[in-house]
Amino acid sequence: MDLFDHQLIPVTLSEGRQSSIAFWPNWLDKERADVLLSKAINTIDWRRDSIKIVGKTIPIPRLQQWFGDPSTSYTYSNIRLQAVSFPDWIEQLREQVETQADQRFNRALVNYYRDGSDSVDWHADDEPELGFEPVIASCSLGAERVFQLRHNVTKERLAISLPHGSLLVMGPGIQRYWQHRVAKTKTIDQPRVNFTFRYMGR
Ligand SMILES: O=C(O)CCC(=O)C(=O)O
Ligand SMILES: [Mn+2]
Repeated sequence: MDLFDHQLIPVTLSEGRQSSIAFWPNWLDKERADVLLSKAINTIDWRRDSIKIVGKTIPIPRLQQWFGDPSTSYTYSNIRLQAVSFPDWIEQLREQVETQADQRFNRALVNYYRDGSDSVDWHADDEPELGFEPVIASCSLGAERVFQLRHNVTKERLAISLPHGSLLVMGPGIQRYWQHRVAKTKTIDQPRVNFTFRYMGR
């Protein structure tokens, strides 16, 4: 891991206010990233959750799991995720991300995109439990997918391709002013796993 091999991408929040995305394209070496990817796919007890939209139950287009203090839970889009405690290998990754980002993280939402037909739609990580202007760290493994951002007001767009073993840290305010997504793509038939680390007060 090279602590200095990163890019700082400027992100405009509002007139006169900037934030940034810190991005390490080659954060983990290939061997470590390969091990983490196969551990994630093969050992995480993946949830297949559904959301209800106007009375219809629709499976979300990805598998997921929520790690943290098991006496807590997290609710988004009416899905209640009871936390599962961190296995040692995710705990190790969590500590490494904390050191790199210089931020505390005590939760991880882990997403498994089986192929290009899995996705996550436009949203912000702005649940009240995450506190005011949370910093979110995201480590990507497997197939390279495009992470898109869109400003809520100006509709300005950013797109960052996330390679195997990369780390992306969204700075303060980005969740308030921007949304992000990983869109479906017909050109990818390989799996991707993404760890998003967050901090919650309780
Ligand atoms: O897969 C990604 O890179 C993004 C996932 C995401 O936005 C989320 O879990 O909140
Ligand atoms: Mn998100």
